[in-house]
Amino acid sequence: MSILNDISSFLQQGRAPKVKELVAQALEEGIPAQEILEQGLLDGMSIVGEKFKNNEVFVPEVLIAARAMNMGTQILRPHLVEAGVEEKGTVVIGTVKGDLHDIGKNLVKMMMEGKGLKVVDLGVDVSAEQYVAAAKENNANVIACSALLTTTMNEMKAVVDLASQEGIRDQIKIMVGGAPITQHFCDSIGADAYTPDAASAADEALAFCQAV
Ligand code: B1M
Repeated sequence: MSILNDISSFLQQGRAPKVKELVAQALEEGIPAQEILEQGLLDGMSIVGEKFKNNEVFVPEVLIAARAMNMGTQILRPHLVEAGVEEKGTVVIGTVKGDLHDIGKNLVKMMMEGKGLKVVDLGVDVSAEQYVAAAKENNANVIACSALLTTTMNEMKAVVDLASQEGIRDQIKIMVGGAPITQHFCDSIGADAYTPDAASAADEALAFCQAV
C-alpha cells in the first residue's frame, strides 16, 4: 500500500498523530504537497463523507477524522503557501452563519495566502454584519463566503444584500463556494464569482485584486 493510501486510511480512522507523521514522511520522500493533499487527505475525507451520508459513521467519527485532516494540512501548509512578500490585496473570509464546517474554508485561505493575498479569517458561523464590518475595517477587495449546508447557503444572499445596503457593493467582489454552491446559485443571489475548489478560488481572488 502506498503512503498516500496509508494517509487516507489513517485519516478515516481519525488517527491524527499517525496522519501527521506520514504527511511529514511523504514530504521527505519528495511527494508534492498538492498530491498529498488530494490523494491522501482529501481522498480519506471524501470516504468519511460518503460513510457519513450512508449512516455508516456518525458525528464523533467525522469530528476526529476532521481533526486528523486539520493536523495533516497544518504540516502541508508551508509547502502549499509560498507566500509572496508583497501583499497583493485583502480578502475577508469565513463560513456563513449557522455553518460550522471549516476545512474547505481553511484550504481556500491557505491557497489565497499562497498567492500573496492578505486573508482576514473570521472563522465559522459568520453573520452578514460581521463580513461587511470586517470588509470595511480592512478595506478589503474581496469577501469570500463558504457554506457546506443547503440550509445555510442562503446566508450568502444576506451578505450580498447587506453589502449593497451599506454602499460598498461596487467596491468589493463577493465570492462564494462550498459543496452545495453552483454557478446558477451564485448568479441567482447576485454574487460575483463561484469557484468549485480552493485553487481556483485563489486564482479568482488574485484576479479581482489585480483588476482594482
Ligand atoms: Co457535516 N455535513 N454536518 N460535518 N460534513 C456534510 C457537509 C454533509 C454533505 C454530509 C452528508 O450528509 N453527506 C451534510 C450536508 C447535507 C446538506 O446540507 N445537504 C452534513 C451535515 C448534515 C452536517 C450536520 C447537520 C450533521 C448533524 O449534526 N446531524 C452538522 C451541521 C453542523 C453545522 O455546521 N451547523 C455537521 C457537522 C459536521 C462536523 C462538525 C462533524 C464536521 C465538520 C468539521 C469541520 O469542518 N471542522 C463535518 C464534516 C467533516 C462533513 C463532511 C464529512 C466533510 C466536509 C469537508 O470538510 N470536506 C461533509 C460530507 C462531504 O462533504 N462529503 C459533511 C472536505 C473539504 C475540503 O471540502 O468543504 O467542500 P469542502 O471544500 C472544498 C470545496 O467545496 C471548495 O474548496 C474545497 C476544496 O478545494 N470550497 C470553496 C469550500 N469553500 C469555498 C469557498 C470558495 C470557493 C471554494 O470561495 C469563497
